[in-house]
Amino acid sequence: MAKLWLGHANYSSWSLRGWLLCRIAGLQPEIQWVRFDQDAWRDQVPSRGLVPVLQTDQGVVWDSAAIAETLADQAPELWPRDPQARMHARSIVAEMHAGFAALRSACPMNIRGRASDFALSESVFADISRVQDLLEEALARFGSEFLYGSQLSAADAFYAPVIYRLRTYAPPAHCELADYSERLLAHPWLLEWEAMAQSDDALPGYDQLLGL
Ligand SMILES: N[C@@H](CCC(=O)N[C@@H](CS)C(=O)NCC(=O)O)C(=O)O
Repeated sequence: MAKLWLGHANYSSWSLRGWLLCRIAGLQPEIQWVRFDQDAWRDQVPSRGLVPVLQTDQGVVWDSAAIAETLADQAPELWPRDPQARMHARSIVAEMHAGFAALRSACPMNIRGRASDFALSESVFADISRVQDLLEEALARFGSEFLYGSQLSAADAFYAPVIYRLRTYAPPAHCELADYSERLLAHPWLLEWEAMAQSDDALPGYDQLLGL
């Protein structure tokens, strides 16, 4: 049986991406949770590195981008079928995988946390504005319920943690994205993840940022 190594449901954005990619690809691996506050947790992970890590009958693959490509070998529906939509989806996924450092470091994912009057720097605003532009373009050109159609794709998986961040840190509202965010977070798989996040153990260092 396939196994997936993940960090904390409430805090680990890359874990959420890996888990959601598996769900979209129709794979239900056994989940092995690791705790970032335990010494030597990386020794429990077959790659000895960061999570997510996926082990299948074929071998071990780590890093969300590599996991997405590996899953897509068997489940091409992870990417939109239309070539232009697929190019766009791959571009925004690559941009998320490689970029948005300001947003990521200032506003770590904390699904059950809510910030009030959280001070966002100009570079964080610039990242948020870029995310909004990319998602609105995807929705306008290719989307319906989700970014590239009526089913979730790899792009929705890569942007889901950012949608949670926008809910937690509450930058000024951007109406066009509100409906998409609501639909995405109400999807049964995101509700399943959110339930795991709600019952996840607290990591005090992560919560401090929100004054919790
Ligand atoms: N580029 C990697 C990033 C993975 C990553 O940063 N994982 C975080 C979890 S959100 C991690 O393992 N953090 C533990 C640590 O930094 O000690 C990917 O796409 O999977």
